[in-house]
Amino acid sequence: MTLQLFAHPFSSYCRKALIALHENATPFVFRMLDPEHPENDAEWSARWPLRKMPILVDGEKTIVEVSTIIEYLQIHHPGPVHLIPEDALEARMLDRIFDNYVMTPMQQVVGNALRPEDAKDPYGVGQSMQMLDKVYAWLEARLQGRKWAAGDAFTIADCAAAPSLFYADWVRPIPDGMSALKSYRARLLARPSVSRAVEEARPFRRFFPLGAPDRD
Ligand SMILES: N[C@@H](CCC(=O)N[C@@H](CS)C(=O)NCC(=O)O)C(=O)O
Repeated sequence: MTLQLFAHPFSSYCRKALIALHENATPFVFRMLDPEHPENDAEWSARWPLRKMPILVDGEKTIVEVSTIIEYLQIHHPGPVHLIPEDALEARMLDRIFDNYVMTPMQQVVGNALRPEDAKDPYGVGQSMQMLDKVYAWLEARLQGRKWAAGDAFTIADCAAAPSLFYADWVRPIPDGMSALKSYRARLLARPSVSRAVEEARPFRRFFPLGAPDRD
């Protein structure tokens, strides 16, 4: 049974899953979640009432939460790239850090831009910006001398880092002085699985609510 990913290419968590699939050239059917495909929307809602994307469907099984999707792929549809390395603690820890402290504040700032004028949350945006500043500084120190987040091998942590840092840098540019973090982001963008996912999403850039910068 062919795997199915219910997703939208411009979504940051969907990109994390796409990078994992592209890394191992795993065959799958892309089930687009947009107004032109109401049948996909209906199946997504039935399978995951929380309506968070993406979800992976493998026959009768529905797998939600991208980190778990990546674990599932490695167990049930493995390829040459082991995104969960044998000694996976550091990769798993960094995966959590990118999701919780880069992706979440970045999404809060983007989400605020989509709120009605009378429901904006400037205090929350300020807190998210502070979180991004703190995590950038931590990552800058952590990434010294490293090729990928958890060492020499590309792992689940890099799948999380690529979309979170991609959009976070649009929302809160990484300071020029943070050369390790800036060059790590550039290295991620040059990785074929990542650049493929970025290109797949390029047609949707005009929908970025804060105005997509003319780069990347
Ligand atoms: N923790 C979830 C997060 C998924 C998530 O928040 N996806 C976003 C798109 S990037 C979404 O579905 N947003 C729609 C909404 O919150 O209504 C995961 O790792 O899969």
